[in-house]
Amino acid sequence: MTKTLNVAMIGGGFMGKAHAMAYAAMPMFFWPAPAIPRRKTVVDLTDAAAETARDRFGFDEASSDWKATVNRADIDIVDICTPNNSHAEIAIEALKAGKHVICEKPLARTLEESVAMVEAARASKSVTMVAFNYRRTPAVALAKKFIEDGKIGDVINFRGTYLQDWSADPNGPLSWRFQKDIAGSGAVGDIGTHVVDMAHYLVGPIDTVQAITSTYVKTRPIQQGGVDKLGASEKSADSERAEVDVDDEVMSMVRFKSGAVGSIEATRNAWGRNNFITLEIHGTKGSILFNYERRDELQVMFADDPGDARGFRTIYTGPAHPYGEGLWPIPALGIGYGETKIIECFDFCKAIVEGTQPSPNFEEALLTEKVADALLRSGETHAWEQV
Ligand code: SOE
Repeated sequence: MTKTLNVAMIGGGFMGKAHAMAYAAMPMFFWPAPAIPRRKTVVDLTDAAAETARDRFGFDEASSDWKATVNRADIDIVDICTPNNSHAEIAIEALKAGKHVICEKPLARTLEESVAMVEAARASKSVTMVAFNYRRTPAVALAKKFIEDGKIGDVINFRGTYLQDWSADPNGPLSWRFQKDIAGSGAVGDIGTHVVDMAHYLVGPIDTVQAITSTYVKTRPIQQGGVDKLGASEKSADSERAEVDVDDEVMSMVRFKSGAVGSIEATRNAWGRNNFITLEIHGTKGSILFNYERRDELQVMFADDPGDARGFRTIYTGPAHPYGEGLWPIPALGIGYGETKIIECFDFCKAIVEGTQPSPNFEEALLTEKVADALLRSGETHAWEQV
């Protein structure tokens, strides 16, 4: 019989929605499923919020006491979908209680917190994972396969960007994402780390960085409601304002341990860009392009193609590609954000059942946090910084 894994999800917001959907849908896509994740209990800040999350996301139970919940004997997985300032405390408690832990990105606010989480993971027998979902887009996994198969030779250059515009309006509210004591950093930790994660996945470890960090909107209206609407709600030019103490943008040059070079940019202030993640990778024998706004597609150019057929071609991911056996029966039916979360859930449950560590686990995600820390340091020193 397929194993059941009881999930305690902490946090019933945007990420809670994505993870709850993935728990329900994963066995519908990947069958036989490695395990059936059971939505056992959901935790939110108040009993009322937790009850709403239970009704909405299909959990059996609800609670506002995360500590008691993660220590329950019948819980197998603790899923952390809270803002960054509680990741370390919850993860460490859950690991001490012997639970498997999946944590939303970034791993934590600071390098110190991240190291403490990794030490707790090392001291446990638990499986850990950090929810960097974009590497699980089938087209990105296909890029990885082509690189591993040597299709573009040795990688010499990686260009990665993540551009959004939800914080471009100066009258968007001062949500937790603009407060260093809650978020740790701004664009660097929130979205830059996604690009760093994909750079590590596709090319290997980053060694040194040089960055410019900028904060364009220095004050924002104090947020009235508790809900994080990513700047879309409560816009107000008249409300009392408070300081933004995180970065809006990072532009950087990077060097990989392999000798490859690259650039990484991330901003939430690029009007007209929504979730514009682009990767361009050049190798000694070809190139690969990916644009998340066309995420069914991977563009590839292989230098050894016949001269009269040379150029980029577009591959639509489908059953022949990574994770294709579980997804949709023909290419181009549409891969979305949801599918990346379902795949993430599949890989996490599979690792638990097989007793392996998925990627990126806490240990691997620490390297991403080290790069984020080096980017922030370089933003201050204007010098090349070692990771
Ligand atoms: C806001 O920038 C955000 O919600 C990020 O926090 C997520 O990681 C990204 O997937 C979508 O945008």
